[in-house]
Amino acid sequence: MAKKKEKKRSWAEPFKIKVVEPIKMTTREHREKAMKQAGYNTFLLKSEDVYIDLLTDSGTNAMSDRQWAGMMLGDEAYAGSKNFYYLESNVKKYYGMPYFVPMHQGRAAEHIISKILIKPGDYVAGNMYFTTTKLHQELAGATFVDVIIKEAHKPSNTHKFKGNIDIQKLEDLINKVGAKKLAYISMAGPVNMAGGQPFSMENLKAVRKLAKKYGVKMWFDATRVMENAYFIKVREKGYENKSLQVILKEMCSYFDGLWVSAKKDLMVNIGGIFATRSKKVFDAARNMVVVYEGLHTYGGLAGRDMEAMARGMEEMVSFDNIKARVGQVEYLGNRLKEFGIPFVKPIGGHAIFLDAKAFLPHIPQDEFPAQTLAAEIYIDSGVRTMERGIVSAGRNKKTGEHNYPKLELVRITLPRRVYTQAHIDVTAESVAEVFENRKKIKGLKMVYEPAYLRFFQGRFERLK
Ligand code: P70
Repeated sequence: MAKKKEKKRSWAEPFKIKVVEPIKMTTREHREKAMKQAGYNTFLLKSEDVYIDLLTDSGTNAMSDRQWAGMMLGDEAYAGSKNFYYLESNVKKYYGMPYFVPMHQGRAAEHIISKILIKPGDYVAGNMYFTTTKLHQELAGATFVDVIIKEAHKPSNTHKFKGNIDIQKLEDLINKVGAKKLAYISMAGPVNMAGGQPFSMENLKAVRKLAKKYGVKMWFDATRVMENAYFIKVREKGYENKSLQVILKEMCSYFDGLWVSAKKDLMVNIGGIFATRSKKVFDAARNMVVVYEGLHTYGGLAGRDMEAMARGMEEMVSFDNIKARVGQVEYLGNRLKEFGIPFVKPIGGHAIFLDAKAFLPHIPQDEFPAQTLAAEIYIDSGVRTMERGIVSAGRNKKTGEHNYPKLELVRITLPRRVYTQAHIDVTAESVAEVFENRKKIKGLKMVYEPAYLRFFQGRFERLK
């Protein structure tokens, strides 16, 4: 008997829209002016001048009705807010960490953990760097060493787990500097700067084994961990029948502690998590938080923020939710593929990363191809994206020269539950339009460079 042909059925987001925020399209002339005034830096644009804002998925997500309802239940007591205790119990439940300190956002936790664990002259090994993470590690006196697998640096390489650590590279580093000098292994999943690429559970277990052998601590940047958990479920053998909640708990079980920018997975506008299984580190962090953030039961947050975080955590483990999120990123990637546009493969969890070196091969890296491309996309359509290349990579601490990263990317980031498929179509068509006219595009020169995290406030002018 002939096999029945399977019908392909579409799927849709597991939510509907209840509140809307108007956005407006501007003229090209207006955007040309706005971009020039913003020094060709999309971080310096006024949000009012943006049509579709794909700068980041950080703090820009749509909260659910349940989260908004929770905002009215904020217990704004200075000490011992009930929202804190609810959040603390959820941190235990979902991340499996017994000790928790709230922080206002991710980099606050990065600052505090770096100060606690790093002594000047130490090293930190990581699976590629993240801008704020690395800066705090360096400010505490460490040298950061990238031990990600080499495939991660190649945009067209389709390795399923490009966020993996190269175990040999890590062991070589331990042997070279000595285990005592390695403050900790800093592992992020998925890896933002590599294109939202996940690590596998198998790799994580191998890193744990090595860390145990040498007595090295492991800390986890779990900012977008749900996307990594999703990729483990759909790509790694043995995990297909496990729930995301179980995968998340297993991932966290291999670490000594973690931090989270809650502005991503937890779908809130502000918030951060610092959590650990070490009582000693917890005591130190709980004491430092009162110096830098606020009392240890609010850490720079309002009670209502902590309530929204606790509720967001319950929503983030939903398979349908994360499938819709990653599915939307995939949809954008597939549209761009139709136009032949070069971007990082495989398609990552939170964003599409355009390969600016391949997009604008006539612009040398020190004329900032990714910065240029982000500006051109904005001018074309009012779609705001972000540079993730030489500007983000900063300068070499010793020589003062630019760091020249292999990846010169523009990130088109999708906030959670915010935009529709039509917004994604408009975005893809705008990138295609810029691609068609790419040969006419000229690079930029930097005219103002701040000391730290220069990509946020740096200013540029167009080269003639
Ligand atoms: C983004 C945001 C924040 C972030 C992150 C990872 C993997 C820590 C943090 C810090 C915001 C951002 C930050 C620096 C440069 C550009 C944009 N990422 N770890 O858009 O958390 O922002 O809460 O302090 O992605 O990727 P926080």
